[in-house]
Amino acid sequence: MSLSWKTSQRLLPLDAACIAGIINVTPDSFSDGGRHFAVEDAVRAGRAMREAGAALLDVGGESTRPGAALPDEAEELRRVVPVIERLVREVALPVSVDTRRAAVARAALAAGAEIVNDVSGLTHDPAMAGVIAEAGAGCVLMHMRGTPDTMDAHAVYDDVARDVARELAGRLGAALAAGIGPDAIVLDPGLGFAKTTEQNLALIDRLAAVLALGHPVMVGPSRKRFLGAVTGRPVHERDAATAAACVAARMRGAHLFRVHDVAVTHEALAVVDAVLTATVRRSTFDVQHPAS
Ligand code: PMM
Repeated sequence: MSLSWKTSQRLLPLDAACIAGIINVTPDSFSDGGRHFAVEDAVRAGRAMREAGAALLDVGGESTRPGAALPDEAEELRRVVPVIERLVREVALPVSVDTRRAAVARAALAAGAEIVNDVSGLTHDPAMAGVIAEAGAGCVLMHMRGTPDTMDAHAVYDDVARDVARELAGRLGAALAAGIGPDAIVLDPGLGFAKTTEQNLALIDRLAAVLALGHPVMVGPSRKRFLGAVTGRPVHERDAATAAACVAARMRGAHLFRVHDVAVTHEALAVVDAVLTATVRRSTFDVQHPAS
């Protein structure tokens, strides 16, 4: 059966691994250091990501690195709206907006975005769920505890996979109750948000707990601190580690991968999908040609 994600503008196929290229339009984002701050740079990055195999572009104007403060709303709007307008016009890929604010989501959707990626799982702004429901937009519900400036103090779980799935189930219930369509919702365990290194690794390994909620799953391990802890690499040398984390998550059933370096992860996931497809082909062959 073929799987897809309903956005306000299309059904996005999810049978093959789907990569969301990250376009952070912030002067202080931890991993690209403000390189995409200019609109021209963002458009150039979007085109390159499309060439490299991205199926989606995720545009954010707020740094959510641990300890980061929220920019004011006018500043966030000023960062993301012109970039989204240009990407929609000039790069033929669906665009999501990474924001916790309903007013930013509304303006981004009006500018042509079709998905809202809310790292607060609709808890930051009470108007957010209504904006998404009304637009019929796709919605990423990510797990987090606290806020980016307090989350590190909340990384205490009985059983991280079970607890994250239970808390995401609560956010899912709220989204459905607000009128967001079930086929528009993607869940994300929120790697790096209120989780220790061991908890992030356990969540990838035990993604089945989140998949059991019955929605496609996105993961965003890209260049995060837990990959630095495993490899000893600084932030700009974590793209191989990111690809490896995406491979592990794909083997455990994840559908969407939010990454900075699209090319390396796309190549790695193409191999995983080729292996998984070969497994399907072989089992079909085995059924048609049983060993005598
Ligand atoms: N991580 C960051 C920001 N937005 N959105 C989703 N859905 N999942 C994530 O893991 C996620 C996110 C933080 O990373 P960045 O500052 O490099 O964008």
